[in-house]
Amino acid sequence: MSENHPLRVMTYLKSVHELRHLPPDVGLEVAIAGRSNAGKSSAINAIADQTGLARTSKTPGRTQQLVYFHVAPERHVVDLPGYGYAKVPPDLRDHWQRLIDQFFRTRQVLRGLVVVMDVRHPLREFDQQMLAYGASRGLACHCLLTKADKLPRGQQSKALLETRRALGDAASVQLFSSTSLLGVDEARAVLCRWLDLESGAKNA
Ligand SMILES: Nc1nc2c(ncn2[C@@H]2O[C@H](COP(=O)(O)OP(=O)(O)OP(=O)(O)O)[C@@H](O)[C@H]2O)c(=O)[nH]1
Ligand SMILES: [Mg+2]
Repeated sequence: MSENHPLRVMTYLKSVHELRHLPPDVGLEVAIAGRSNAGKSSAINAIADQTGLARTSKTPGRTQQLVYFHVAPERHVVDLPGYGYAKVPPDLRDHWQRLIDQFFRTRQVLRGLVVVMDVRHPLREFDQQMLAYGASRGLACHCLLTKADKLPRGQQSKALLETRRALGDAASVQLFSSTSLLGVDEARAVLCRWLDLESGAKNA
């Protein structure tokens, strides 16, 4: 595990409900998307090596805004609202749908998209939709198959192979666990590359 990587200094910047409140559209930005409760906020904490940076919860639908984290000047990571959470009232869901849709269409600094998926249920409809957004913008896409600690080794490998096969060239994919820290260095290297930061990791 690399001790000194630029993502350790990540700090909370702001939570955004309306696109007009986004930080200026300059620099480089990476978005983290995924179904509600998939483990996006936990993944951000693991990657940043900070336990309380992004708020995590057992209650799905916790992250309801675009939560911005500052990594370096004009370098941001953004935690997108979890999608696919059935209990969100329809008008709020429509609001987020429009917000995310517009975000993907207009945000120029967006460099890459990380799609966080539970290793036990990868590539659900909403995940495919996110990847389609990414593809429509020509973004680099990387999938984290998280909660890998919940599966035995053999099943982890099987899920990885199957997802990799299904994705083809559309996205890269890796196993991840915020609990065991499996794959954290690999994910950091991807973020550092997209944000144009020295990763400090050996094989980055
Ligand atoms: N075992 C295990 N549990 C995890 C892992 N990642 C997240 N969790 C748990 O899954 C639940 C949801 O995690 P969050 O990180 O809050 O998920 P999220 O995708 O940010 O959820 P929303 O903000 O609601 O969309 C929490 O109870 C976490 O502790 C993991 O790698 N392994
Ligand atoms: Mg969250």
